[in-house]
Amino acid sequence: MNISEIISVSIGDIVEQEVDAIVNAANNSLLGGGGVDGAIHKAAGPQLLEECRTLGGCPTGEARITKGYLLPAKWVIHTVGPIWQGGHQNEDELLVNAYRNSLLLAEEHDIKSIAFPGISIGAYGFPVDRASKLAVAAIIENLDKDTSIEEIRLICFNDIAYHHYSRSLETSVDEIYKI
Ligand code: AR6
Repeated sequence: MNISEIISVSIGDIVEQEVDAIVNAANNSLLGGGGVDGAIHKAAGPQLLEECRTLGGCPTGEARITKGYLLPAKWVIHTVGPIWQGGHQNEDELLVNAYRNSLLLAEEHDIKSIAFPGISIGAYGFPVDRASKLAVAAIIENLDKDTSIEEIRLICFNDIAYHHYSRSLETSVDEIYKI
């Protein structure tokens, strides 16, 4: 398994991604919000909210799956990242869990390609440098040899996020392959 062939970082809009599943940075209610959550609900159409209403919310760090409705993606994996409170409220572990549980759900549904936004780095205020390192570490740790997942896109909405996620990915790959 070649990590740099599986994971990529790019600037873009997650709702436009032609992948099996996109990940939503949702809140505990799973009933929509602003940011990437608002964009996904808008693009998927009202049936997404209808299905979300049946789920009964989602604790921070866990994930739930719905159909993608009008999106190019077949599935939406809704996860809830932590709200940054200064770093002593288990924020790191909860962020890692959000990526880990999203990937577990993807495996269970035989998803081959998946796109993540920068979970928690918007309204939830997680420092992007720290979040990018945790995101890349969590993804690499959870890619085992038998994974069904062939492609993981980290979709950044601006240059600053792109800078951090791409640097974190390069650093991790360099460390693994001792370049
Ligand atoms: N495609 C890709 N990335 C996007 C898009 C998009 N269409 N739109 C925004 N981003 P945020 P959070 C980026 O706030 O911090 C919601 O109200 C954005 O620039 O969406 O986990 C939920 O309901 C930022 O870099 O998610 C929750 O209440 C990143 O996505 C709360 O916000 C995440 O920003 C969750 O906050």
